[in-house]
Amino acid sequence: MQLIHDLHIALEAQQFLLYFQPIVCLKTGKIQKAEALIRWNHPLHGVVLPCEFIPLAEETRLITGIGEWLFNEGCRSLKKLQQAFGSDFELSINVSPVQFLDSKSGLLPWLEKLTGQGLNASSIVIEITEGLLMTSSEESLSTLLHFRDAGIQVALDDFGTGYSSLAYIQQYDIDYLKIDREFVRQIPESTDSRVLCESIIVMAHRLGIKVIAEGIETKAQERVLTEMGCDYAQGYLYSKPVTLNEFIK
Ligand code: G
Ligand code: G
Ligand code: NA
Repeated sequence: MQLIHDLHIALEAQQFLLYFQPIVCLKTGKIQKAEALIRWNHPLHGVVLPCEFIPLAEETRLITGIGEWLFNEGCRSLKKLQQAFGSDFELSINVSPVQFLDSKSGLLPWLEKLTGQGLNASSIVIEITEGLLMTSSEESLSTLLHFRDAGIQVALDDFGTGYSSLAYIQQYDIDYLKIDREFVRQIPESTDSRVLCESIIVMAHRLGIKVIAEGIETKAQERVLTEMGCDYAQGYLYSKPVTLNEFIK
């Protein structure tokens, strides 16, 4: 397939870009974190979104090299973000379950690089999905624990759409739960969505986990989630994903 062929040369041809979406603290209204989101600037098709090429990168294991690029670029960007927003600024990086399968050549070297970069491990948050915790091999889970031991934080992405096993959340000592935007979308109209969000927030807080609501688009959603005690929010209400320069401006 042509796209797979193109993907093989994309790294070397420097066609990947990182975009950043702010994550806002609902108590202070301040931007305290960002999520790094990869884009592929394809020479013919223009900007290709991750939902189109990440699955291909996973199948071909090109995700390992892309992940390495992402981490280096993320660290470089995080230093600039901390200069602009303060040294407690955190960057979230998405990590696919496939990267955990190849961790010796992929993820584990990240930990050494981090200390070389002069960055605090705790200012990096890796976003994983429930699938990793449910189906994974011993190797994947031991890599996750290595990350935790090094001080890197862990966020569970798209919470509520998968199996959402509470046992796993406790077992792996997650720092953040991200409520999937599907639940946020129907707030404030849907009682069911409100009950779900509120229950997730209460449960997470009892377990010592902070909550990030995804896909906040309206002031009404922000108000309802703030009243529920939600800690952080991300969504078009604040900003769509933008380049590093736009973000800092
Ligand atoms: O950025 P949107 O821009 O379309 O991102 C869609 C999804 O793609 C996100 O929910 C995220 O899970 C995934 N994604 C974005 N960037 C990355 C990345 O750098 N690595 C991996 N593995 N997934 C990513
Ligand atoms: O699930 P993940 O965090 O990895 O999702 C990031 C994706 O969500 C990106 O594709 C981003 O463009 C999209 N996104 C971010 N904020 C909003 C929003 O407020 N509304 C909608 N519909 N999509 C959003
Ligand atoms: Na994510």
